[in-house]
Amino acid sequence: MSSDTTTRRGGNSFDHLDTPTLDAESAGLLHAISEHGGYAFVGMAAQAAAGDFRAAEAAREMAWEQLHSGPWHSVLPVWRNAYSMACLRMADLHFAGGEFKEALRVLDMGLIMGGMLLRKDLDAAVEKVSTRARGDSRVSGSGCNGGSSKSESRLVDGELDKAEMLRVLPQKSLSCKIVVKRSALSLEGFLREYFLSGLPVLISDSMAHWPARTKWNDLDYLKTVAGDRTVPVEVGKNYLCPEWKQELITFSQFLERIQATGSSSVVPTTYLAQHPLFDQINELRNDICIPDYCFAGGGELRSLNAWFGPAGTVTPLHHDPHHNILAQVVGKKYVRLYPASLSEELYPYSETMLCNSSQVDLDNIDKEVYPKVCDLEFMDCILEEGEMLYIPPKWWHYVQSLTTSLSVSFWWSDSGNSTVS
Ligand SMILES: O=C(O)CCC(=O)C(=O)O
Repeated sequence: MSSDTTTRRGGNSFDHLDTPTLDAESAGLLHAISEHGGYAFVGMAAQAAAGDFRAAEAAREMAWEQLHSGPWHSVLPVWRNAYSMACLRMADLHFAGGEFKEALRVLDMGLIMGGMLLRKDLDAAVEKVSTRARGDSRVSGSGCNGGSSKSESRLVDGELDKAEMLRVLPQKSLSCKIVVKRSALSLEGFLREYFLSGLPVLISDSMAHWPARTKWNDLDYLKTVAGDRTVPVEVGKNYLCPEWKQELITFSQFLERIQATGSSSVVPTTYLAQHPLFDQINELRNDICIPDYCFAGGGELRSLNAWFGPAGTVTPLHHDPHHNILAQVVGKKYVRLYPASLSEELYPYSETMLCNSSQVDLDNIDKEVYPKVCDLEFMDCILEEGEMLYIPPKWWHYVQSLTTSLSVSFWWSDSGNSTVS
């Protein structure tokens, strides 16, 4: 907020964000917060509701502290909702002051870190602020795409050199069994031949109709729909390395890092990995379609995640409890798969948090320490743009992007396994 005086709430709805859920739930939420000892928060929230920006900031900081007071799973939902409330108050005041980027930043923080209670208000507020921000930049003549009327900026272009590709992949890559590729596989064929027998399959020609297939390779489009949005990214080689960390940056900054990674080896790898981006950015959600295969087994769709990053990102060998369709929208990835029956030979970590990850670094196998892994049979493939890979539950997978890559994973449970989350 640029002014250091307070801004009083009032005026017409053009200057303010509509928050019908907050208006209806605020009293109950504040009561619950005071029952959890949050008297100071309640005091600040009252001042924030009257238009005091500093109080809104202070309330948000108090809730932020509560979000970081222990492991994430033990944070009480009431504090996550308190955090969303404070974000909405701050965003409203930024919006009234014409500070649209700042408003979007706090709204995204509310979406990423806040609870579910005020989700609809946050979504509606994002829409209102984005629409106004885009209107403004059109008036100022720059346009959301920086003024260029014709998009020439493709995210991924050109072909890969096979020898170069094999040089960066783990040893023995593409020399064993290649995952079977099927074109436009029917749902019935998928069920009978792969889902029920628990076997991976590559499926081509079944996502040509996704708007994302044409739109996401266009930097201008991505900047226009998501440039000012804040997203969590992972920085460093991968999540098993000690120097690995998480950051919150804007999508535009993320795209700049992707572009810089190719031209400089000093830029650390930045990966927008396993993030429910499509719950956050509606325009991107509208660009993808849920594959029919995800309805196999009659279970529930568990999560849709984005995996966006430059060439060279590595997701180390691990397994997940769900069925997974990994859909490749832009660029290509190498994927290696080991069946669940080989778990013992893949040396899982013993700590609970990491017990679905292997201690073996496939990019640099220590044969003395992990002798059993070297002779294991695996399946692998290049997941090409426009293809989907079905990874059955518990299959170990290692993934390396070979170009800048945008993929989407769809995880679902079957009806007998609907309690797994
Ligand atoms: O694409 C990646 O880097 C990893 C994907 C993955 O592990 C998954 O979809 O479960």
